[in-house]
Amino acid sequence: PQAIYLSDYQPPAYQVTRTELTFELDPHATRVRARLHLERHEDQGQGEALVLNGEHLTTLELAIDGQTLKDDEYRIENERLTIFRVPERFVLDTEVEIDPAANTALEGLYVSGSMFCTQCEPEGFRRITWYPDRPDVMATFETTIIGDREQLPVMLSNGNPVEWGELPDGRHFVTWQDPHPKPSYLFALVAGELEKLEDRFTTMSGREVTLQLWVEARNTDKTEWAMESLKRAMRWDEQAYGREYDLDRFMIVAVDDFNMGAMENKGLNIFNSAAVLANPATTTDAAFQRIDTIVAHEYFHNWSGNRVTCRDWFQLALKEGFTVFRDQSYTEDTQSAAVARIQNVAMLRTAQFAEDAGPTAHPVRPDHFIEISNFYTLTIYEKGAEVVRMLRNLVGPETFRRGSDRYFERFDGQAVRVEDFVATMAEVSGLDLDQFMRWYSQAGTPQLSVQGEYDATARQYHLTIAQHTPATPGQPDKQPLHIPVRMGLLGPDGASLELVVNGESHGTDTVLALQQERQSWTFEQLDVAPVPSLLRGFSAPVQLDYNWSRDDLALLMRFDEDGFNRWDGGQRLALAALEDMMVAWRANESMKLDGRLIEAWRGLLNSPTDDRAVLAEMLRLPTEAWIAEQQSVVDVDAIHAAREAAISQLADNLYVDFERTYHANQLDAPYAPTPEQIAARSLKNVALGYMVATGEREPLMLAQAQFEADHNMTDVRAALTLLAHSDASELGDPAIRAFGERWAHDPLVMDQWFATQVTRPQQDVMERLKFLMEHQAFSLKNPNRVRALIGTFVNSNRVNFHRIDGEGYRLLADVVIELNQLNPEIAARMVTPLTRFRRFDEQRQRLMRAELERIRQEPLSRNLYEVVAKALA
Ligand code: B3K
Ligand code: ZN
Repeated sequence: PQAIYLSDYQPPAYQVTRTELTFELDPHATRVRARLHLERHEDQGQGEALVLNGEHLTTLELAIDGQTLKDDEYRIENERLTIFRVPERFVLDTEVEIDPAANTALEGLYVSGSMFCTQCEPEGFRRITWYPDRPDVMATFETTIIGDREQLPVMLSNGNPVEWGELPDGRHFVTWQDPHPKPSYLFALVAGELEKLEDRFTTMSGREVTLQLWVEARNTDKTEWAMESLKRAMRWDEQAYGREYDLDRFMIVAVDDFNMGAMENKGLNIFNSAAVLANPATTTDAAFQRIDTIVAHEYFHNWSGNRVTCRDWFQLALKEGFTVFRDQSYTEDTQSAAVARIQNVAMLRTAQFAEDAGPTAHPVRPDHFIEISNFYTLTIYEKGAEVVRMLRNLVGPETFRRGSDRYFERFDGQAVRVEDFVATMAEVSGLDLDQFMRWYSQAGTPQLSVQGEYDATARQYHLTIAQHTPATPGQPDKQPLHIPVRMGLLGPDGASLELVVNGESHGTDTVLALQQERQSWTFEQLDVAPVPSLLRGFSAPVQLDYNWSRDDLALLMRFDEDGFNRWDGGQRLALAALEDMMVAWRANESMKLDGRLIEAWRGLLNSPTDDRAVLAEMLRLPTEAWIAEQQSVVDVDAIHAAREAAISQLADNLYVDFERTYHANQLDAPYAPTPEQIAARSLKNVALGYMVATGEREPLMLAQAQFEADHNMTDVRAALTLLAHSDASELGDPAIRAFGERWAHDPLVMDQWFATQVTRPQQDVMERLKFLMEHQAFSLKNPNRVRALIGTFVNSNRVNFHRIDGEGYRLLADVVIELNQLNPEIAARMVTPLTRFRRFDEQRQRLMRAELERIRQEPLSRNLYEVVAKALA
């Protein structure tokens, strides 16, 4: 397989102005007729051949302006159709046959259950028909769908239905028109036996929009939440960005087999059912929130992605980074802002930092790829969003809004580049963002080392920050970045100190613009040595080192005016305490938790709080993944042992506090996924977890009672997890069995059943996992099942996945080899943990590498080839 380079970009020689499609749906033999109205670009000379993309197509007919092409007038080779001579303007008619039922890659047109549906981003459309399948070719689409009236009563595509009717042989048809020119990746088609929830929305200018959420009949009781989310998101985008919806109808369809969370097709968003269906009995709070975010995200794409799209796939972060930033802002505005930030950062700095440190590290805008589907990554999405957030913080919120208004207005209907976005921000702000652009081109997580020095006689505090970005594959030398460091200073009593620089006051919170490799700042008029609070709100996606004492960290945790840094202070204090315990564990000594952490938590549990959601986050120890990120050689077993010991010592020392918290956060009100209720449940279940960690019987009985009370899935699943992970199999086994029987009919709940069982930390989990892989509710063909069972095991059960006998690695490699045949996109994603072998000890490295070598022996898909080759390079 060959790499494609950004620097080789050429504009398309021909534009499609109008695309007319006719589908005759049949599971194994769907006919697709395409009529493309093409025009040569003005600056392209005559004689430029027309080249179209196509994969897995059986070509039945090719004609230009009504004349069937002769054999010597075209060539089909390497998934390309080349027509040697074409006029300046012409109509191309093609007819192909495709096999949606055999399409297990879930790209292009495929069958999911009894439905037909599509996934075209990034390059799925070429599996439907011959087409210039690239985002800078934008056409209006008219789509006619023909199908069996009984089996496919509902047939949807982008835009508005304009004509429909009956056909002979029990078939019917419908024609859809989408007036907005769009690239092929935004095309969508759905057909099946679907029912709808319908609602209305009046936009800010008074336009009436019909909202429809289409699901299979068994799911009609799970649609309300997503509809509420949609309306909330539509209103928010009007208020926060002045963006209004632009069609008469907006449709969402839930599909069971789907590679990603959802897809923003124009007017017809297609969702993984896991990312849209919810009700209290089946769905946890976390899933309710995730659904809210994804519904908003896809809706926001209507402007940041659809109206203004990407010139080429290297620009993917232009739409994804911006849209993730928009959905994060929406969540911060509608939920607990501090918790939203904490959770996003926790994810970014474990998973994205790990990506940056591994063999597949790439910039927010990559400069080459083999398979673009491999680049729907945390770097593009999450780091991409951080870059937009930094821009907003640099130019200020009002200017950012002026910039986004201008960007949408100027580039509406165009396919553009990252430069266009950043240049618009530079223009409205007057700032020079040239150095800032390096955030898009340079991979790796910058490391900041900070030093502080207090000069009592001069009453000054000198702060020096040095930046360094480690080498990443293909980028040995890095340049300094433009890094906003938000900070403040605290006095020994925790009070915020005034920041005086060059005689000028900056209040108690300021942003330092770090642009050189090393820079210093002097703060004046300070009577005591301050404690610095650095990188408030996580103002840049960097790893920051400063040598805080544990007392300093406890102070930050209690008093910092920045909520994010209060949480982070606690996390750093816990990391330090865990480090002691890991040292003891390696020396075979008893692990004793630092009393300062216990006292700090006692303080938290006993001080009045107005934000219970933040408190629940503060009471969680750093995850095993985040602890691992701090180590040069990851010590899986020490991490797990230390963390478990810390949990049980916190539990023993603070039992009464946890018990009080557990009881104080019981709710009487009927379930609602409101921020207040979510916070209470979260705090209650965290407390119960610690209580159970004492090993006492009583809290296990509370968990069992909570399981049996069956109030809502959040509480049921929390209780089930505690029972299933305990050594009390007489409680755990019956609970697992009862849950499995009760929910056997609901695949989304069975996914939770899988996940709960395979996160069990005990060694016997391996047997359980193998048993569940044979379970009738499991299938390697469904990405949700694979993620729930295999993905959860390899990513969230680190001690067992990394077992020194290599059994976890072997199991994953076997699965990846099978997936490589079925679904290359999912195979390439699932293999990730094996590619990180360099982070581990020699024995594990050897085992993981051997599994990668074994995978490499297979005939590999482009997707898997690219990832495995990078890992073994
Ligand atoms: N834009 C889609 C990505 C789908 C790509 C799948 N290979 C989802 C999203 O970011 O909204
Ligand atoms: Zn997106």
